[in-house]
Amino acid sequence: MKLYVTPTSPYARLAMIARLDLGLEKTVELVWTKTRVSDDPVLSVNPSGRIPFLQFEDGTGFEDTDVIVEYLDRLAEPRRYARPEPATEPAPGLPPQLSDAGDDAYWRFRRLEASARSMLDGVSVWAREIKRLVEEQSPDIIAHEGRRADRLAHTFDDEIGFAPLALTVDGLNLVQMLLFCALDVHRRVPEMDWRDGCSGLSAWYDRMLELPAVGGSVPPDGV
Ligand SMILES: N[C@@H](CCC(=O)N[C@@H](CS)C(=O)NCC(=O)O)C(=O)O
Repeated sequence: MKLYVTPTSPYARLAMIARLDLGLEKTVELVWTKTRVSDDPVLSVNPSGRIPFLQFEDGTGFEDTDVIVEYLDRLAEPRRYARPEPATEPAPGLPPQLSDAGDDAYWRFRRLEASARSMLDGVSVWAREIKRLVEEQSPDIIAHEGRRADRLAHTFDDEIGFAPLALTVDGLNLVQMLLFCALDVHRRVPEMDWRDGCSGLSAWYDRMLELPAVGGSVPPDGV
């Protein structure tokens, strides 16, 4: 099976972290490619032109980190990245529609997963924008994404010691991988100074980098 990636895509990095973390480096071969170029090589395998793309022996496959990570996780049974199950019982004394989902482990996980993906989507727009010619860049888009990233970094900084963000011996989860890949975009966007005022998040990022699957998935130069 082949995983199409580029060295700069944070989504590709996420799939590469999962591949290493799940011990699938022999089963899943990395194919370094390019996107958004004339004669785009990705178009011959994926009509959307997006990576990461996981391709099977028969030539079919699928895109999207969420789907790819779930597939890899199921391949490497026992599953490591399964989300918690939602509580089936409503809070005592409240009908289900009025019970507060905020403390439920499943909804807390989903809330942080959505916010981390939202940050990743936003900083990807930012990184794409500053790759354009300076005279074609939109200062409004750059400022908007900068403010979004800043707000989200502070939100995560407030929650970094609690599940599901806290790093434990139980291993990685999807929220942590999404957040790390969003923060890591700062390597390509120098103005993205999320460490400022976020010491807990900053220490968390550094600890993530020390994990073999995370540190070991930094794309090599020149691919
Ligand atoms: N929702 C997708 C997003 C993937 C994505 O946007 N990939 C970008 C690279 S960062 C891409 O392939 N862009 C090529 C293009 O837009 O043609 C995921 O989670 O995998």
